[in-house]
Order: sequence, then C-alpha cells, then structure tokens
Amino acid sequence: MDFKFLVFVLLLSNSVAAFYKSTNRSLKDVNGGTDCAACTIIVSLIDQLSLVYSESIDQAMQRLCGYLPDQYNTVCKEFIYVAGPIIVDLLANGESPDAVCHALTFCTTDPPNPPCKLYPQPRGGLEAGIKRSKLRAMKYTSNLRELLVNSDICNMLPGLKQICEMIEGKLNNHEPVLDIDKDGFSIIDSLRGSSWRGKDCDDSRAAVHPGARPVDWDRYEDSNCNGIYGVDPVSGKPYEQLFCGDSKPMGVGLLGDSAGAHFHIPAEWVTPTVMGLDMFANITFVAGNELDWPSMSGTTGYQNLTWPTVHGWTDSAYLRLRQRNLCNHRDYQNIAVNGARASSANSTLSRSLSRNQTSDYPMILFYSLIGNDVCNGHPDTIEHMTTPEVMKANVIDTLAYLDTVLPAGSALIMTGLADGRVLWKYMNSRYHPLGELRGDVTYADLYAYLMCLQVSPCNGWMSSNETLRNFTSERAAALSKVLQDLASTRTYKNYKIHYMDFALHTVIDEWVAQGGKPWDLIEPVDGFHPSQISQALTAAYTWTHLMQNFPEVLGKENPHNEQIRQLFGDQGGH
Ligand SMILES: *[C@@H]1O[C@H](CO)[C@@H](O)[C@H](O)[C@H]1NC(C)=O
Ligand SMILES: *[C@@H]1O[C@H](CO)[C@@H](O)[C@H](O)[C@H]1NC(C)=O
Ligand SMILES: *[C@@H]1O[C@H](CO)[C@@H](O)[C@H](O)[C@H]1NC(C)=O
Ligand SMILES: *[C@@H]1O[C@H](CO)[C@@H](O)[C@H](O)[C@H]1NC(C)=O
Ligand SMILES: *[C@@H]1O[C@H](CO)[C@@H](O)[C@H](O)[C@H]1NC(C)=O
Ligand SMILES: *[C@@H]1O[C@H](CO)[C@@H](O)[C@H](O)[C@H]1NC(C)=O
Ligand SMILES: *[C@@H]1O[C@H](CO)[C@@H](O)[C@H](O)[C@H]1NC(C)=O
Ligand SMILES: [Ca+2]
Ligand SMILES: [Ca+2]
Ligand SMILES: [Ca+2]
Repeated sequence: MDFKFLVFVLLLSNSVAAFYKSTNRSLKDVNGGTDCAACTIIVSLIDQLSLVYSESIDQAMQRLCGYLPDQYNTVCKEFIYVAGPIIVDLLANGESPDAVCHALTFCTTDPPNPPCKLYPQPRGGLEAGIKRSKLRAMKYTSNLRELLVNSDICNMLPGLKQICEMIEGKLNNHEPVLDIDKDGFSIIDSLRGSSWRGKDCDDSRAAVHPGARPVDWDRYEDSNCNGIYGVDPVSGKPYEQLFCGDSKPMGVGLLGDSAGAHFHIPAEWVTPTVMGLDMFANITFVAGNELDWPSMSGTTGYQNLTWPTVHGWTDSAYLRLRQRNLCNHRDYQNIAVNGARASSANSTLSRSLSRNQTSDYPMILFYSLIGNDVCNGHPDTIEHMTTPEVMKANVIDTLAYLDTVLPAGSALIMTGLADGRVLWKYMNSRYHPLGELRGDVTYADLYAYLMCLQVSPCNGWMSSNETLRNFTSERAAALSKVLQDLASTRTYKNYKIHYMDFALHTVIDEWVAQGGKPWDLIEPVDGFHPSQISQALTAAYTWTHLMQNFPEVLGKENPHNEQIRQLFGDQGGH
C-alpha cells in the first residue's frame, strides 16, 4: 500500500510531481522525494495532534483518519494497521518524524546526497536517530517496504485514476474531461470544467458555447450562454441585439502557471490546532481541480467561496469586464497549468484555447508565466533555467500561433516574471504551520528541506544563498525583457500586444500602506504562491493599469446593464 493514502498527500505529492512532468524536467526521487515529504508531514501531524488533544499516538492516528471522508477513511485505517505500531513505538521513544519515515522506508539517504530533515533532531542528530529507529522497526513486519510502497494509490481508490491522469495532463491536453459536444466547455465544474472555462449551456451542440457570436441574435434560444435571449415585445427586436449588439463583447482568457490557476493548499489541512471534522469534505472536488482554485483567481475568478476558511475575497479581470458589460457573462477561459513555462505555453497551453476566429467574439488574452522559467528543484538549478534565446523562440512561435486562433480585434496582455526575492525576505524567519505548535520549523527550514529532497518548486528563490537569489532575479528580468521587446516590436493581424511588469512589489507596498502584512500575500503552506488577497489586489492593480495605458481594449460601459439585470437576473449564474 502506498503511503499516499491520504488524499491531500496524494495531491501534495502529485502536484509537485506534475510541476516536473508537465515541464519535462526529469523527476528523480532523491532521498524518497515527495513520498518522504508526505510521510514526514503525516507523522508530524499525528505527533502534534496527540499533543494538542493530550491523547496517545494511537488515538491521534484514529483521529486523523476520522477527519477524512469515508472512502479514504478505510484505506487510512488499513495503513494504520500496518504502520501504526512502528509510528507509535518510535514517536513514544522521542524519535523525530524524519527518523520515523526513514524507518518506514519512505525516506532514504541516497549517496552522495546528505539525509534530509525537516524537524530538529534529538539525541545525536538525524543519522543516529535513523539508526535507532531502523533497529526498533525490525521488531515489526519484515515485508514493510513491499506492503507500503508497491501499490499505486491512483489505481486503488474509485474515481481517483481519472483525477491522477488529469493532474498529470494525460487526458485531453488540459481540456474538460466531460465535454460531450467537444466545444471545450463543460456542464460540470471540476476536471477542467466550469471552474476553468464558462459553463456550457448546451452540451449536445458545439456551436452553442460561451463567447460565440449569437446566431440570429438569439431570438429563440441562448447560443452564447450569457443568459440573454428572446424578443422584446415592444420593439419586436431580439434582446441580444438591443442590449449587446453595439456593446463589443469580449472574453477573457489566460495562458498561465500555478499562480494564474491559483494553486492553494488550505493551511487548515496542515495545522493540527485547527484541523477538524469535515475539513476534507470536498477533497475530491479539490483534487479534480488539481489543488487550484481558478474560480477565485485574479484573472478568471467569478465567486467568493467560503470553504475551507478563505482568507480574502475574489476580484478578477473577468469580473471587471463582466461588470462593465453583462453581455460578457461566462466568457472566460483559464488555461493555466501548475509548472507551466514558456515552452509548455507554446506547445500545449496555447493549443488548448477554444476560440473560433470566425464564429466567436474577440478576447483579451493574458499571457502570464511568472516564475517556472527560472524555477526548478534541480541541484544545478541555473542550468535548468530558460535562456533568453529559448524564451524568445518559444514566445515568437506562441504569438504566431495565436494569430491563427484569436478573432480579429483581440488583445494580448503579457506580464513579466515576478521578482521572487520577496519570498525569502518576508518568510524565512517566520514559522511554517507545521512548526507553529512547538516553534520548530521556519520557512528557511522548509525551503532547505524541499531543496534537499530535490522537490522544491524553486531552488533559485527559496534559498538562503543571496547570490543565487539575485542571479535568479536577474535571469527573470532578462526573460521579462524578451517579452517586453517582442511586445514593442511585433505586430499581428488579429490582435494588439501590451506588456506590463508583474507588479508584485507595488501590490505589496499598497497592502502594507493599508496596514496589511507582506506575508498575507504569500501562500502559508507552500511559502511560494500568491495568496487569495494577492490574487485580488493584483487583479485590481492590473485593471487600473489597463484603464490608464490600454483603455481601448476594455470597451465601453454597456448602458443596457441595468435592463439586462432586470430582465435576466443572474443570467443563469456560473
Ligand atoms: C524531455 O527531455 C528529454 C531529455 O532532455 C528529451 O530527450 C525529450 O525529447 C523531452 N521530451 C519532450 C516531450 O519534450
Ligand atoms: C466577493 O466579495 C467581495 C468583498 O466582500 C466583493 O467586493 C465582491 O464583489 C464579491 N465577488 C463576487 C464574485 O461575489
Ligand atoms: C463543500 O462545498 C460546498 C459547495 O460546493 C459548500 O457548501 C460546503 O461548505 C463545502 N464543505 C466544506 C467542508 O468545505
Ligand atoms: C512551439 O510549438 C509548436 C507546436 O507544438 C512546435 O512545432 C514548435 O517547434 C515550438 N517552438 C519551439 C521554439 O519549441
Ligand atoms: C469555426 O466556425 C465555423 C462556423 O461555425 C466553422 O465552419 C469552422 O469549421 C470553425 N473553425 C474551426 C477552426 O473550428
Ligand atoms: C543582491 O542584490 C541586492 C539588490 O540589488 C544588493 O543590494 C545585494 O548586495 C546583492 N547581494 C549579493 C550577495 O550579490
Ligand atoms: C551561492 O550561489 C552561487 C550561485 O549559484 C554559487 O556560486 C555559490 O557557490 C553559492 N554559495 C554557497 C555558499 O553555496
Ligand atoms: Ca461542451
Ligand atoms: Ca456546447
Ligand atoms: Ca445570448
């Protein structure tokens, strides 16, 4: 049985793995890699839960399984049956979660790599702890490794296989899994459905989808899913023509990475003091969305979710454009993938955009890949960063391709890469949720641990080495310059290009000026991605910037919005 029995751990592992797979970076499981990290997190949670609730390790394990939905609970209990006695024995003897996971064989020490540790080590350091733990573990079953490592969670649990393949991008090139008419739009939310691309209002006809130019002004039915159709009895004219005809409808799209998809692991999932019953209730939905929350993202977000605890609100380019012209309802496409960089944007993401040059409305497409071209988990991280030459070749090919799919009158907004030095600057000395209870794990510790296991999302910035952090930012700036130069020199038939910096610093400064803390803008669990608040503030900043510098693409306020609201209510919702 695979240790990845806890689904959120499956996700932790798989999303990191997907980072690498989707960008064709070879993922070797050095020192146990993501399995080791997952094991260590779980054993640590068990340990901390027993402290929080003053109960035995055994009871804490039962408690953790009890938090999971039924379908996972059984697997959890089976796991405890096999590995539980060892965990209980070793933790009770004061060994660290790192040593326990070495004894359970999820963590290894593969020379020449040093052993990796997340927690402080008792009595003689990690190597002594591993030795003691392995000795004690020998008392228990001898075929532990077989039992634990050989099977694959993806094939074990009903419904998970599809999600795993989805996460690995095997299915449909990041297109919706359920899409009967194959128009790129779905009637379900997760699995690349309406969380990502406007909901299909007729999944049996491909011509009917968000963003379509209405057929016969939607006299009889809604052919573009914006909820507007029928004929005005007074004038005898179709509403779509009356209200939208002169309004220049525009969709919003995104070719992006995990920041654009809004990667987010709820802190509650790894904070023993607040974990609780039902917290994992919607985990299948979350898994089906690849741990991303596009419906609350700064580009295509359209709803305020209140579960699990959401720290922040939703604001987005789509919401602003929709508010400006309600005819744009449901016309969004979030084509962002964890780990994507310029090469995948060219070869995969751009090809997955659903837009027909003749039968769809134009769109504002954001090209926003803010880090993966300089971010990877390789020990020789610099070797694996995109060079300006490769960047240029990929972007030129992407731009040429887009000219063959974007309808005339579209716009492309390219953002530069972030300057990730803010991560170390604001996070390094703070406690990570896994280390809050005892004050024993800081972000500096977490970054070093992920780097040691070679699963860090970004060695270049999540590093104590200032020279390396500076180098990474210099390379990022050089890549941004490539984008900026292309934006100012290239012209295309069907769209205009506009470049803007990814203004993380400005957004942080504004937030701090309002009395906020810089770390509110960074995801607490991974210590890497922009948080919910950051998504919303970036959306507001971007909108203001476009209003000032590129207003012609945003169109005019639709004077019929109020009439649309009165006649069509929420226009069918999202
Ligand atoms: C992935 O990388 C390997 C080694 O760098 C290369 O040989 C292979 O062609 C790449 N595959 C794809 C699909 O780009
Ligand atoms: C979400 O909540 C914020 C703040 O309360 C509000 O301004 C915004 O309009 C809401 N967004 C949606 C999509 O309801
Ligand atoms: C699960 O999702 C539903 C709506 O999709 C929401 O109402 C509910 O609060 C969520 N539950 C939890 C525990 O997050
Ligand atoms: C961009 O993608 C296309 C389609 O996959 C491919 O033919 C082309 O070689 C790619 N460009 C670069 C620079 O890799
Ligand atoms: C675009 O739509 C038109 C009209 O519906 C159709 O004839 C054409 O095949 C479509 N083009 C593509 C590339 O799908
Ligand atoms: C890194 O860059 C900052 C800002 O440019 C500079 O002040 C600092 O001296 C640099 N540090 C190193 C080690 O190069
Ligand atoms: C810091 O990073 C630079 C650039 O990669 C490297 O040359 C140097 O050896 C590193 N310093 C340490 C102390 O690891
Ligand atoms: Ca469809
Ligand atoms: Ca359809
Ligand atoms: Ca319509």
